[in-house]
Amino acid sequence: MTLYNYYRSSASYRVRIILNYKNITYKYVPIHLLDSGGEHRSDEYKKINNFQQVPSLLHDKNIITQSMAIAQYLEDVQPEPGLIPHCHLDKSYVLQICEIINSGIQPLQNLSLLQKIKKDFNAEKEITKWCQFWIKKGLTSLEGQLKTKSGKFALGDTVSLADTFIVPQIYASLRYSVNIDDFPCIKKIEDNTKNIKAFADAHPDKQIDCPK
Ligand SMILES: N[C@@H](CCC(=O)N[C@@H](CS)C(=O)NCC(=O)O)C(=O)O
Repeated sequence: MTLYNYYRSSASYRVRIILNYKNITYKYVPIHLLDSGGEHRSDEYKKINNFQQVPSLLHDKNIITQSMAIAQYLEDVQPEPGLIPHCHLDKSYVLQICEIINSGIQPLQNLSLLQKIKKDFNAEKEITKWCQFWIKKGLTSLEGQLKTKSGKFALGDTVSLADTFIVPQIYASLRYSVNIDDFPCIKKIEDNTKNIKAFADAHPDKQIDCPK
């Protein structure tokens, strides 16, 4: 498998954790989101992902984009160790957490969105406040949900897809100085995943495109 990704992209970070957790070896192809006006906007990369985002996964000449779709694909082709529960209620809880992050938090800090509001709406000075507002709103909702079912991880004491989405969102939140200590269940997940090799190896600082 080949993963087109960027070290600091939280959606890429999710997929790296999933690949590592499932012991899938992959080729890492860095796509720099800032260099040359963004390599994801190049004609060459548009052939891989016409939505011009990372991550994109190439497997057997098939390209899969969108981390949720990639996660589901990887669960299908490599079911063990599983990240999506079989119990329908646990599964909906896990996917609900992923979707709050995937649709409700991360898109509001996405590079192209921030570039657009800075440039066209003169909002340069308001960007940090904007990001902090949406992140805190999202994390508050997540914290409420986690209180119902979390243990060491988002779903009891078993690692699930929810943790692979929460950990990259924590990293992204810290970039905007949101204090994770205000969210004890989320903080606990950060503490309990940081020594799991699949999570540690996927950290942005450990990637080949991370500046020294
Ligand atoms: N829902 C998508 C989100 C992908 C996404 O937003 N990727 C960001 C990096 S985290 C990106 O490529 N941004 C480029 C841009 O906004 O121009 C997924 O889960 O894969």
